[in-house]
Amino acid sequence: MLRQSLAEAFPRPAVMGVLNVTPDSFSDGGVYRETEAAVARARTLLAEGAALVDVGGSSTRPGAEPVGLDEELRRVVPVLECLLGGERPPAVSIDTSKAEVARRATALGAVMVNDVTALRGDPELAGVAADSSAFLCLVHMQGEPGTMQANPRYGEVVSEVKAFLEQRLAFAVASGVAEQRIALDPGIGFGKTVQHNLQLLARLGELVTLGRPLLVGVSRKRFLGRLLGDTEATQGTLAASLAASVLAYERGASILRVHDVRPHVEALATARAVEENKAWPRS
Ligand code: HH2
Repeated sequence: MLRQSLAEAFPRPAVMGVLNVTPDSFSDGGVYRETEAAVARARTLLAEGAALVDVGGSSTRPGAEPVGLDEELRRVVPVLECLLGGERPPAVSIDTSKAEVARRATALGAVMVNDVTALRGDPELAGVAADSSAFLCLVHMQGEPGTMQANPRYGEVVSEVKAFLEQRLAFAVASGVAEQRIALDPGIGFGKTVQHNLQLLARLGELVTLGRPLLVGVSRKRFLGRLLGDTEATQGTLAASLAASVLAYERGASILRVHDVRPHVEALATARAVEENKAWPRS
């Protein structure tokens, strides 16, 4: 897989299943039980059609507290060892901004480093990504998770996000990461109002011209609940997530990061079937 380009490894539309190994997801039991539950969840996501599973041990939700290196390693390493230790390991991405976590994960066989800081956090992460030959996802974020939703401001959000991604792509390539291994992500919900998120989704096609596969995560994000008039609705946004993911795909997204894999796989398969018939000659 690692010799392939990202586009070859994950033909669009690919679904990335979310596996959060964080205390709010797996609060009961000891480390072993948490690991067992996390691995079982990952296997379910893969069985439902996820092309890869994104394992994260540090929440990046708005207002989230940073997690120390030891704690993040304690959360994710046993899960990765268990998932990737078998004969036919699945495609696993590590959602981290810490070089040491990425180093350990890629050494265990993770095929992607998903960095919401786009290599602006840990100065050693670019080198780890370059040495590992894993894929790399660069995400746009204004501010830090703790405060990013306080007062997001842009002159013009789409062109600013595009310029940022172009600049981070150039930085990653200059740091030794092969361009064909890089995905770009507009960072829905990362320092953005409802309107900013909607504008980015509506005009996602403008980011396709950057020439890299786009990864988009709208699933269960708070703006969907706000849009539906319920600021607390985070579990009740499946239909909204499906609509937003399908529209993102239709505008050029390659990988959709989702919590509810099966319905997204089905919705995206339908959208792809429609897309494939777009150019069919009329008789
Ligand atoms: N969103 C979250 C986390 N990681 N990575 C990428 N590339 N794109 C995203 O949109 C993205 C991401 C936040 O969502 P969630 O997994 O629901 O929350 P948490 O950060 O608590 O894991």
